Amino acid sequence: MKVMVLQSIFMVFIIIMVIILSFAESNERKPPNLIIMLMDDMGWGDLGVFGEPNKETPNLDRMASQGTLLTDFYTANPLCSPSRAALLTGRLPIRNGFYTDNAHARNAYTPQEVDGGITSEILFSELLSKAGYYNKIVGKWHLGHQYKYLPLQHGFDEWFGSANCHFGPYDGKSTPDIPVFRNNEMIGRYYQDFKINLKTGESNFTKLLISEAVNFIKNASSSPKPFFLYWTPDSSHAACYASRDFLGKSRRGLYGDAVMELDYGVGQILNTLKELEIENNTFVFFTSDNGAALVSKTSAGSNGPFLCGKQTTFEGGMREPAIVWWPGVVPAGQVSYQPSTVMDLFSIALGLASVETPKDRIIDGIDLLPSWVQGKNIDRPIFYYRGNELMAARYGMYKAHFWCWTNSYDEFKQGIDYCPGMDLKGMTSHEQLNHTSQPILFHLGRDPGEKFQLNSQSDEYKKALQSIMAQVNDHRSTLEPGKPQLNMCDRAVMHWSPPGCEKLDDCLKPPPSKPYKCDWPH
Ligand SMILES: *[C@@H]1O[C@H](CO)[C@@H](O)[C@H](O)[C@H]1NC(C)=O
Ligand SMILES: *[C@@H]1O[C@H](CO)[C@@H](O)[C@H](O)[C@H]1NC(C)=O
Ligand SMILES: *[C@@H]1O[C@H](CO)[C@@H](O)[C@H](O)[C@H]1NC(C)=O
Ligand SMILES: *[C@@H]1O[C@H](CO)[C@@H](O)[C@H](O)[C@H]1NC(C)=O
Ligand SMILES: [Ca+2]
Repeated sequence: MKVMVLQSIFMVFIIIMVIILSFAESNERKPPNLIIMLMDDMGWGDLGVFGEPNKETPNLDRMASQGTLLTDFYTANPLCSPSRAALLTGRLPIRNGFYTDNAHARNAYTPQEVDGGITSEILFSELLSKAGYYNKIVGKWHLGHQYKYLPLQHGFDEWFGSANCHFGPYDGKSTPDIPVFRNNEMIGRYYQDFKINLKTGESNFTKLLISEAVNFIKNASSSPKPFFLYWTPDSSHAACYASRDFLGKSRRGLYGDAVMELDYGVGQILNTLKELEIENNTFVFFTSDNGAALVSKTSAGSNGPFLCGKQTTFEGGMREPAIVWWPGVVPAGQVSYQPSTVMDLFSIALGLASVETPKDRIIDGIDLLPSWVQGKNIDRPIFYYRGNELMAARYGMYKAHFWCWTNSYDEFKQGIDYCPGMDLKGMTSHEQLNHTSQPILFHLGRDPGEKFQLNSQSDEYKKALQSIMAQVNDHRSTLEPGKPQLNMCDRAVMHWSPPGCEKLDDCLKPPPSKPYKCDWPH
């Protein structure tokens, strides 16, 4: 009798042990965490590891030495909102609706008065959420600012940051100051509650974004759920800002101070992963949403050897600094030349989470993680859109320009120059030039700065153009442009009284609704 009792106690013990062990094992095998660090208007040439002469990014340089540097990584559009929409939807803005057709080849985004936002798209944050991930965005959203467009309605569990850029201050009469949100509620406004001193460039906002990220990782790491952190600080977007610890530290001025603080933040995030010993189960990616805004001249970032900057479809507008980091999985100190895009992050995220790709729509992203890891490149085209126009396309090392434009003479005469110090005939034009009948071709390996046009009579030109056109025709044959979301504006939709304003006693009276076609000058 005693023996039987002992035996059954022993059996219960064994069963409990098996349950505990299998639990521990399943915990071990939980899908990897995901961190995407997306900078604002930071250029390809801004990192020490990419050759910035002042070498002021030790944390990013270390990240690259511990991970893989991507030389040929592209955004999907040369400005904020469409680029960010492409990242989360895995689709070109012409498909996901983040463009305008009010006029030909115009850059559009989401200022406070825009009526549109992300609508019938599937965001990978939504798919990850369904697959059990815990998601947070820390920083700028830029996919529309009305309630239905905000992150918590699109797969994020938490948000700290703003729907727009930190423009301002405004008078609160013709335009309200831009709110900062926690989750679905405004908790204050830029310049009033979240100060940015435009004279000194001092602000503590990046500090807040760093501690939000670190605290989130600490909290989320103790949960059985994998996490996705989307870290999108905007201090490197004009007007740049940095906290007191970084002001005046850079040899590059305020822009450099902002970059140094962001670099410090990257270091804090990676160190947190190591302290928590979850670095081997966390995929980390660093990039920027578009090229450096050279319009700010000596206050701007750098696009290294590339032509022009933000707003243009030259390499300087769309090629981005990029580092992938995942100790034990992504080799350390490697360089990948694989042509890649922000939209690939959509497909990679689904791959990491073992989520099926939506079948009801065309996805422009590819799960290129194996290619980055193994150093085996696959051929794939890169499309350079500006608004509703395919301006250029790259395939292999060749890039063809079908349309060239920087901005209008009117803007240029006011001193707005997207290619300061760079002037190339037929390329950096202030009229929209249609080169479709004889595209301008460059070899991006021998000529990354797009200075030396291939001779259109040469065999090299003919062969390269043929292979690019095969890709373009293939692309066009499947293209169903999405409904443009950035056509209509209305001052009534601005953030006069977002949810949460009652608690702060900061609800402003909106003007009557008066929809109008937005004006996109460039
Ligand atoms: C930033 O925080 C410091 C320390 O709390 C404070 O002295 C400073 O005034 C803050 N700066 C701004 C611009 O809010
Ligand atoms: C910590 O994470 C859990 C989910 O894993 C969430 O419910 C909770 O609100 C978080 N706590 C803090 C303080 O962020
Ligand atoms: C992570 O992987 C690296 C390289 O494979 C190894 O040296 C390190 O000890 C691992 N860290 C943890 C916490 O397991
Ligand atoms: C651009 O040029 C192509 C080829 O000559 C022509 O078919 C097309 O209509 C032109 N587009 C515009 C908008 O002028
Ligand atoms: Ca940007």
